[in-house]
Amino acid sequence: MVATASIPTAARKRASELRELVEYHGQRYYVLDAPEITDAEYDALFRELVELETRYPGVQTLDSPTQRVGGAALEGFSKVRHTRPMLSLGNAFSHDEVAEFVRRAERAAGAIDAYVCELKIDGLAISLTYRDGRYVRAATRGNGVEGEDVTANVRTIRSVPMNLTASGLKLPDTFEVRGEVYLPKVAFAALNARLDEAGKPGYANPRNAAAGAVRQLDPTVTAKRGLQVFMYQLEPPGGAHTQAEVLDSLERMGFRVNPHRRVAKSLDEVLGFIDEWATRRHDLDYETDGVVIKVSALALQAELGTIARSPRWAVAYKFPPEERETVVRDIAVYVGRTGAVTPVAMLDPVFVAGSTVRRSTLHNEDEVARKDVRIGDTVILHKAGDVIPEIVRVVVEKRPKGAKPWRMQERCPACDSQLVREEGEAVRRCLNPLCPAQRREKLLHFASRAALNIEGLGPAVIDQLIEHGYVNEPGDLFTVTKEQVLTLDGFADRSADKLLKAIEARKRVPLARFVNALGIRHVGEHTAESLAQHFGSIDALASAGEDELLAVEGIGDVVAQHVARWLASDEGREVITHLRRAGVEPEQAARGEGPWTGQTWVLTGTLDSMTRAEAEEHIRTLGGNPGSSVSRKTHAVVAGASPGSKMERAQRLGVRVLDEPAFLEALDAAGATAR
Ligand code: 3BD
Repeated sequence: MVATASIPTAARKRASELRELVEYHGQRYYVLDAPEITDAEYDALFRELVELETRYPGVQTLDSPTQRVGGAALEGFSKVRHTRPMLSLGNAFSHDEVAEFVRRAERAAGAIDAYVCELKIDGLAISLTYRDGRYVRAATRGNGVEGEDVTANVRTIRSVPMNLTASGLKLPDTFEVRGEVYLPKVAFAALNARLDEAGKPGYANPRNAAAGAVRQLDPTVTAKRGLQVFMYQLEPPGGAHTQAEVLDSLERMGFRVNPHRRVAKSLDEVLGFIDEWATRRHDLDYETDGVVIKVSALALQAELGTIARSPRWAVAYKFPPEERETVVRDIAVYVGRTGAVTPVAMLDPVFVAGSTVRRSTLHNEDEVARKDVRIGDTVILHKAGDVIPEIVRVVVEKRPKGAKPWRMQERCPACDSQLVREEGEAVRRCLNPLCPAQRREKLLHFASRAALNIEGLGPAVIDQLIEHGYVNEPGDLFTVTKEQVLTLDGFADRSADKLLKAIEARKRVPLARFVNALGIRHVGEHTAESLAQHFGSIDALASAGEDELLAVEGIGDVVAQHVARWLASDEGREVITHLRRAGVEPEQAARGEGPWTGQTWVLTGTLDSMTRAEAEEHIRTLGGNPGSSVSRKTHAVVAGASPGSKMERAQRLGVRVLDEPAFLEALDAAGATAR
């Protein structure tokens, strides 16, 4: 065990005192939002504790507040069976359905004198276990019966008490506290801003972001995400006889409990709480998607019981999705990389479900016709999945006189060529390969992260290169001169050199990247990879006909036809020839000749530091084989954020699971070169 002999008694005593002080003041700050000492004083105590623990590692305990920064990374999460299942909640979507819930409960249990209304936090349910007053385990809800052990990650949440022995309360030997982990709106926005900056996709909503943070294999990552908790259940409930008392007890024990709760004596009071929070909820710094209504008396709860894992004594009222009226000022038409033309409603700015919306895609002309959206119309806007702005319907009564049904242009707004709607397609396309709008989108795609990934070559620079007439098609990017770059806004000697160097560096790229960059319709990262694998060189691919393309694994009629047509077209031939002439030499990733030869590596979840395609590229470069399914023969599984069932399967089969840092280390050790 620990070498206690060498630790002076004074040090051990002071460490224990400091742990208590830091924990107490941390609780004042993180749970009660009522600090008694300044941040500087808190920091001083914390630092003193860190110093003591560094000097005498033996004094450190697992429940020390210093452990909240996150310990060693895990290989995966183990399963935890809940002692009692974590229940589900029935939903109510209207006042009527809430009334129905109350009627049923009272029919079964007689008069009910009190209900507790709690805000329904949009996070994820967790269960915390304490033994002898100390935090010993945290588990996700999972399927209600079995969840995942997230003890190390939840330890990093400052408002989760680690040690309740100083509270002076009489506590059962073992007890469980359940509640909701969530990510405050600001932490969510900050995380997405960081991801965006790194060119990674953000989370669709705070709930997913919270789930991602809780399921990080590396607790130090979790620690930085800013998770919070609200607890609402205690088992056994100690001296409490009602849900209202449970919440009060939890608070006294030092848990964070949502202050916005009410004991309602009647249906009217329940509905009053619901109506009040339908608007007030937007002022909170976290998302709530409804109100949970619970019969307060625990004895009545027991009497009402559960059916099909849902208690008959509780219901979740869900707020209706927020809808706002605004006016369609114009319907603009965007031309994409493949010539597809998309109508977009330009709106009077309107604040809906947490952000200002100025535009909303209408997808295609059929959609516009189906909703009959006209310029000048007042429309109802909402956010699909609380995220993507969408026009729900037109308020026809408010339609201005003389507003005409919207008609899609016959001609491309960028190049005036005839738009064509192909059989079985919902979109019209501009088929002019020289269309400036398409050309711009193609160049943007070419330089983008998933394609050639040319650093510093974003929309602002590309637009200028086009405007000045320096660049027309991808090959031109490689012949841009320093004199030309120096004429662009925001460039000086050093930055111009840097951009040119970044472009030059991408003359040698893996074939799959090159193929993806070409922007052929229906060819994304995955298909590009298959084509690169099959043909091995750009020349072999360039001369392939439809039949040969059909022979490629995973490529069907439609794709084969499109690729063959593009390769044989003037545009395709010229783009490739110009790129070759400019010195671009895509290379087949060396295969079967590296430290990972013969090894199959399977990826699951998303990585923070690279895309899936990039990770696969690294694996191939080292001679490995990126696989798609896990078997006993799989060498290792790399689990990123939100890993899927592949990780579970790997654990079952005893296949090694690596988290992102471990994967990066393995790449490094195998000699992968960062690009
Ligand atoms: C909240 C069940 C009961 C103890 C069962 C009545 C369904 C997620 O703020 N009370 C709350 C909240 C959630 C709850 C209960 N009280 N169950 C509650 C809850 N204030 N969100 N939930 N849950 C938690 C769930 N989660 C995932 C999949 C299916 N169901």
